[in-house]
Amino acid sequence: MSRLNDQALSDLPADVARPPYDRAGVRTGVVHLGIGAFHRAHQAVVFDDALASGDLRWGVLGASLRSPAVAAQLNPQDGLYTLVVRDGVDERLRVIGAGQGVMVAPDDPAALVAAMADQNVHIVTLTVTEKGYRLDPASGALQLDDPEVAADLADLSAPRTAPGFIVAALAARRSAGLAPFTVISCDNLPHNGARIRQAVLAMARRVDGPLADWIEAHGAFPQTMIDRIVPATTPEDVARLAARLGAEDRGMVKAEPFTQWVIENRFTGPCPDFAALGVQLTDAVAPWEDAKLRLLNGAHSAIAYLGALSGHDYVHEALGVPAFAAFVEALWDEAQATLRPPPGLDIAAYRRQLMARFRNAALMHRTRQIAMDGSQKLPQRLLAGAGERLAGGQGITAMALGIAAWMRWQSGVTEAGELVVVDDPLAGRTAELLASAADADEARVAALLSLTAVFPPVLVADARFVGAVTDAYVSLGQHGAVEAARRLVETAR
Ligand code: CS2
Repeated sequence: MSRLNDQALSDLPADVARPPYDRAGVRTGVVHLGIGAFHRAHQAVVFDDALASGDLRWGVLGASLRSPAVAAQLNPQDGLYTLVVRDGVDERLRVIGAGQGVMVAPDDPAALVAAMADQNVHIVTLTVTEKGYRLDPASGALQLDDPEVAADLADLSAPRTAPGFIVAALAARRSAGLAPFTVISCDNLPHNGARIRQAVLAMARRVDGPLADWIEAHGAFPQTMIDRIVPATTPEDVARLAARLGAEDRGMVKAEPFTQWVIENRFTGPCPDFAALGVQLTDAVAPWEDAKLRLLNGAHSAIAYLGALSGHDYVHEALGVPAFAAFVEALWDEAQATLRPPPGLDIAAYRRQLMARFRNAALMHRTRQIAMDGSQKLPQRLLAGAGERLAGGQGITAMALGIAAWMRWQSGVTEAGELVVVDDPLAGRTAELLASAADADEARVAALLSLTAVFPPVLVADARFVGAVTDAYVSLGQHGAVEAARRLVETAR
């Protein structure tokens, strides 16, 4: 079967939406770093909408900072791919045409820097995951001991890290007399704009003081809240789509219908008419961010560990277990009390909607996918809220169960005894800590709490925190995840 590409567009079934604009006239106005499924199902769709509105400045050049996999999927397809939106039995297909090809950064780092320094490029978006910022998750300081950060600091002619590429490209723009581009972080980090700014400035300051001053004065790093559930594509998804399209699309992505993008109104240079494209522009992103990170992502992570430990492969499956569904509500009760809801957000309605989104069985969202990189996710999803509750004299039993479930997952074995790979940049470290701890639950918990990159000292010094997490850890070991959740909810009533 032939691949999806420009030529194949006219032969697609009539119910497949396709780019309504002349692709040949599209310019590249955006460079995206870390082109994974999330970008293709979220930001790229907004830029595609901009193109469809007749503003042809917003084609997206994608870049992979490591793997050549996405380039191999998209480049033979003229950058085209299908967005498959699934809800229950309903499935809508749309071919996205915003993609202007994918560069594999390590193959030719200078070419990517040059592309980012092009005068038509006004926006650099990034989804490089929490660990891609090269900042210590707890303190937020640039990881100077990271070998790739050190390499970038020594020589920026061939960058390796996301901050390194941004610094090198901004330096090139400054030399060429161009304005900086707006850097839009689209990762699930609190104050994501401030974080990437911090990483960029910390690096720039070390290599070129005047450049750092220029970025500080003229750069723009808006905060964002981004939301759409985008499970990893499986070979079955690709096969099923090929049967529908009559062409093979190896770059397809699947997502839920819901999508939301809130961006701080702070840009340097032109941008699409975001407001007309359904993007919310605001001066205060933080309340949106906190609500999303603590309610959606907090519950996602907790349910991922509890579910994966107890053999529930998919989120919707785990939420079919009454004890887990009730646990999520208890967790939300705790988290909700820490939030200042943004204007216009009805938290009760938001919670109902989230539960329905989690139960979307057509998505097949794997708990193990969400379990990945927990050390980078825990601080903003569960620990920050726990710290605020304790400071206000409130309990944290539900949050503690989520944290303890992460700790159990670090052992790399499920309740049924299945060995699993702990996919986390700190997996080696947590394995070491667990191996050297005495064979008692208290000792294991204490060993993991010594990870200062994850657990802030003020929490570790708080006996209420240590007690709640240890109790939850013991309960998980004694009863298993489902029963531990059931007992928790019963006691809370
Ligand atoms: C998930 C997120 O994998 C994860 O950690 O919690 O990717 C989640 O699906 C998105 O943030 C939803 O917007």
